[in-house]
Amino acid sequence: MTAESANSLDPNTSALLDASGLPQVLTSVVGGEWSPRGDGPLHEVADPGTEEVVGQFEESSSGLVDEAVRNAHVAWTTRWGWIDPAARGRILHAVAAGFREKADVLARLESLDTGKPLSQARGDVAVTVRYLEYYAGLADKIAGETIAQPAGSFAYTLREPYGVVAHITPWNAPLSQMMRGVAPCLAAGNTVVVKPSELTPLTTALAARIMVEAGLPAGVCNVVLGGGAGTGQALVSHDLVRHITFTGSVATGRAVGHVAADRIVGCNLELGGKSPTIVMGDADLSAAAAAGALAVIRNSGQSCFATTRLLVHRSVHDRFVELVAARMQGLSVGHGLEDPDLGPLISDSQHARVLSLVAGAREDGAAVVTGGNRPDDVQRGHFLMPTLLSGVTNDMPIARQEVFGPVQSVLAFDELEEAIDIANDTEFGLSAGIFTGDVGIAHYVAGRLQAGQVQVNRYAGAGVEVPFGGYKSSGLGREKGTEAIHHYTQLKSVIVATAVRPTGQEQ
Ligand code: TXE
Repeated sequence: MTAESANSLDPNTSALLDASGLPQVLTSVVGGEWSPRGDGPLHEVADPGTEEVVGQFEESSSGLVDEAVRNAHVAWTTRWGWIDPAARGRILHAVAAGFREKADVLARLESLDTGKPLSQARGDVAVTVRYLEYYAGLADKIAGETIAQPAGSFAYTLREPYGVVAHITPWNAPLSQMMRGVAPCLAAGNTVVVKPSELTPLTTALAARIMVEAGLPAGVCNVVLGGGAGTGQALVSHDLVRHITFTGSVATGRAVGHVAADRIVGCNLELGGKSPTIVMGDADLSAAAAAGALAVIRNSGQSCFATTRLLVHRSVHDRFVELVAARMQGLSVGHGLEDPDLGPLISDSQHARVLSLVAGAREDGAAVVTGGNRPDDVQRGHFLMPTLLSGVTNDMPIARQEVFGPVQSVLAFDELEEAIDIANDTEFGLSAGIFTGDVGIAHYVAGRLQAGQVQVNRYAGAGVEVPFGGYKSSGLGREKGTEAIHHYTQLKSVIVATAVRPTGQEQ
């Protein structure tokens, strides 16, 4: 933060930034330390709730990206990749404790940086800690298998780390998305270089310092700062980066995937969704309506996982729309640190994009049941009222594109097979849901939906233990659970010649 901006800030914001221990101008964290200021370009960090500049960061040069990757490589080859896995687990437990100690400042900083309501930011910090605890416990349980062979040989497999893994993260949940990838990576013996979104760098950089203070060896987790085209591209293209984890848009995921293909390194891509939920005529409508409203509440709808197409049986359609609208109309909108139900969108361009998709839906014939506008009494900040659209059909852009805003769409159907076809008629396949009183229908539909995760009679984030990732354009690979360990290790087969006893002398 600069001295000038510090003077003009709200005293609470200034006090929070002072308490955080962040440097005046944020720099990268390389080899465990804040990098000294260089002559790289400075970028502003804005509070999406006030549009006020709350800080500045220095973009990492390609030389600094190189230094970060080399630090990670040395940390991997000299120590982290080869220490006793139980020791790795103990260090990750200590890091989890470090985050728990700093939970309050991390949550407030995350709320300031992303605009999300404070209680949601606290939830994200709790999930961040859970990732660390869960994978700390798995560090010494990573195992290969033995494979039957003809007499005279014996074979087994080892799961080995890749080395340096690059993590590119977006702005909607910087801390928890960082740790979703970093915790399993470290547990498996890899080291990392993380590049957070240029819109929300604060908590990621602080996290890297907390990890070192809690006992993570220097160089194991490094953070570089900057935009995608410069810093991001330099990172994923670096020769010593042996695996890439990317969370963001389909277009950028495709570009990162091209780099991975050219370099022949693996990549995990988590690229968003347009998740359907089918609401049958016999469903618990109140539970289904609560789930439909939650999609706009969580992160103001800026969540890849959110269900954003509610496919509702015509027999209960009107009642269902009333229930969702009533829930949305009771929601409070405000600055994240005041802990309303809904905070602002991340940026002016995201706000404009969402408004234009809503305007397009109106022109296409959808009805705006509630919302669709800025709150009347708010002059600054990227706020939008929770919005419900009915009369949406699956060919409209609002039903096909990821909106990433507090906008929910209702589509009517008559027959179950029609609902399944609509649900699957999308380029995405991250998640899907069904509400029904019939357990047989629930399992049938779960099998038919083309999505990496299906929720039955609920629609909310699952625990860190449950694998997550997309079918179709929603991505490649799986995060979370023990499955993530498979994506952060490479398999080696070892075949050994053994002594063969002459026939008849076996014991
Ligand atoms: O994403 P980008 P944006 C979706 C959502 C949103 C849209 C655009 O629909 O409206 O994407 O958001 C880095 N090499 N999601 O523009 O561009 C970039 O700096 C390496 C879904 O913010 O994908 C940032 O750190 N890195 C999503 C990250 O990629 C590059 C979450 C994401 O930016 C790069 C966010 C490059 N060439 C948005 N170009 C989800 N899946 O949850 C950019 N980056």
